[in-house]
Amino acid sequence: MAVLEGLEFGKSDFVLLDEVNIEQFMENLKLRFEKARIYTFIGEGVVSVNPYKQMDIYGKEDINAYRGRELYENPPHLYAVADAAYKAMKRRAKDTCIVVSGESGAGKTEASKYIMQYIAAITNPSQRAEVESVKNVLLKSNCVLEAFGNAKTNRNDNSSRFGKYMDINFNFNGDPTGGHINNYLLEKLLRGGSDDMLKSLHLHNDPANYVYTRDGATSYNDRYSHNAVLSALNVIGFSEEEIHSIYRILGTILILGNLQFETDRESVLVVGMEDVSHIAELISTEPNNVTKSLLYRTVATGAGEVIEKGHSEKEACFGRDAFTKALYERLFGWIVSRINAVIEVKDYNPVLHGKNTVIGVLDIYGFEIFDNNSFEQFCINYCNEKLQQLFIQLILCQEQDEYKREGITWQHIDYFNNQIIVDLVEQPHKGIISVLDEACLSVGKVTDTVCLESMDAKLGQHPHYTSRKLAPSDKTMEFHRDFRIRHYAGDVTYSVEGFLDKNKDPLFQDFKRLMFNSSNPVMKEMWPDGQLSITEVTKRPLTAATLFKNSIVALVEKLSCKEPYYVRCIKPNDMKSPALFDDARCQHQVAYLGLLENVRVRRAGFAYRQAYTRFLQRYKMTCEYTWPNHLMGTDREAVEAIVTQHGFQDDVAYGHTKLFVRTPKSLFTLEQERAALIPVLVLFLQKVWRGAL
Ligand code: AOV
Ligand code: MG
Repeated sequence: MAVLEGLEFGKSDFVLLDEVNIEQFMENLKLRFEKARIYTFIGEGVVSVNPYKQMDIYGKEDINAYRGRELYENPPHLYAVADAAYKAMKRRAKDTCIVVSGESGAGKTEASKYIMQYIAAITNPSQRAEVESVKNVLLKSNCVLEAFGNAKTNRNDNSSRFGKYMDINFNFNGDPTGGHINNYLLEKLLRGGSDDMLKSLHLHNDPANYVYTRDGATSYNDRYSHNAVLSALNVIGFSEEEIHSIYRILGTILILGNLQFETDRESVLVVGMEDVSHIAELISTEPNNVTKSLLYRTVATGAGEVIEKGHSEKEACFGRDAFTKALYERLFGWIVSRINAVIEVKDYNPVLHGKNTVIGVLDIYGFEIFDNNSFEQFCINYCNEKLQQLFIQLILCQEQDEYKREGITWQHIDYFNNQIIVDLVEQPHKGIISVLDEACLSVGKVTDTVCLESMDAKLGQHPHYTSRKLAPSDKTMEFHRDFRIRHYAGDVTYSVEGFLDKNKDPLFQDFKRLMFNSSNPVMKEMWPDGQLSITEVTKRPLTAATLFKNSIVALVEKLSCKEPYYVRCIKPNDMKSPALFDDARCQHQVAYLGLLENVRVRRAGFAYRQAYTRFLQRYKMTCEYTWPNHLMGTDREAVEAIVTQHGFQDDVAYGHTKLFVRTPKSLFTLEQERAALIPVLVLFLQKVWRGAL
């Protein structure tokens, strides 16, 4: 309903489609993309198509155009959504959140950055120093997190390998006072391809040359120069010692990546002892300790005895890889926690300072459907089911709340509720995660195939679950390997191969102890669980799936008390081309982002609502009783006059302060009439100015 655009750019809100179907949706999306309109509203949310070129729409004037305006007064933009979230927070003291989703390379991280920049730009007009410094740290933290958490992949040159949720806290003035960051599933990278990561670290390969402090030879991510990262680390407040420790860990990871083992008769040895002493130096311990952790593991026997067991060459390689990944994961987690310590809101006194409110920004991978889907896709897609569930609950709640506030009767229209799929995955004792965990924790050899069999046995009746055994004629699945979930966004076939290994905590306790015993206090701090002896280590450690589930449940809890705004990102093609709209690829994404469902939920009640005063301002020219000024008692009565004159009184409801319109058609009539009148009016006004009238 954005007013400044003509219909030749398509409909600026998908809610206004004549019919909600995929054909109309795609037609509109494509038309807008081709006309360089990369944003389109769905109600208070926005769909974004990655333009793959610099757009001239993020300047200072653009920011000013959106600042404090109503959603439909400007063309669709991230700024409109950011401003809506900010206004809701400031005017109604509501915590809000902006959920940015989409597949790899769709533009989530860029969108989150524009949102943050917008918020930074519109706050603290009086430039108070302490607020400026908070803003600075919040913006700088992005650079550091991207430097360590992003890597070049074949889908995105600057791919975030972690999901990120950032809370920004505001005081009663609406100025930022601090924040908090949560990261999710960085191990996606670490499990997926540590080669990629190591390449992106750009540490010198020659250990004599790794030089973590001397000459600034390191830049982990092409995008960020070493100096930019260093300066960001400094601004955030990392100490010299901490920065050195970061480089030492990066150096360790690099050397570990090249470390080889050999078997000499019965015993396994490390090839190249100088690497071991290098690692020892870097992590501040004795070479002997390093060798021992690499070649042996401590196990508790059933009788409570503790013995040392030598690795096979294969086990040693497995241990080394797990250690490398864990080092990086802990480092990243620790960096996040250090940033959090700096941006944490301190000394906030609600009595003195008023209510502290929050805007959360979530940048997390959307649905993934590959040719071969494994454990990672399973986790990510589960996360998206949870977010969809939250979307349904929140949007419906939000609508209901508004109707209640406005004194309007709630009318319900059907949509698909995906709770049943969420249950399929996470239900205790019955869900897929629980079956997986049981298989991982049971003694004796349980293979992926055996695990699939128990899933079939437990979930065979579930309407959203199937496998080749349950549907033998379906040749798109393999026996003993595949299962399929009917997600809200579409069917995904997962290969169970590797599920069990990926779900187990692969890191031997010996490595944790090695790090905890480091005489470098920063490293010690990263590995508090290394102080546990082998007999104290819990018998049933939490699995990767359960840890992920817990983090997502906590995330949903955080989001669920906030008013949500959505940014749905679409990648137009796989060539990073600004000119190509690949219909099939886009349609696929529209489907798995659940955009049609979103439009349906949005239209479940009234497609459009507007405060009487604003409505009047906009349309008063279309009615003889209201132009140029109405003489009725209230604005509401004047609006009634407009509605009645245009004959759509059955299509609206009158709230306390707003008019609610059910179908978009009515509004179109008004818009068209208005558009037709404007030239006449302009002519009229010009004449007035020229004194001709
Ligand atoms: P992602 O966050 O969604 O992927 P990015 O935000 O990193 O994707 O975007 C990928 C690339 O697309 C960027 O590096 C830009 O080159 C381009 N791009 C995205 N949005 C815009 C925009 N608004 N204007 C101009 N160029 C843009 V991943 O992190 O891989 O899921 O894990
Ligand atoms: Mg990203």
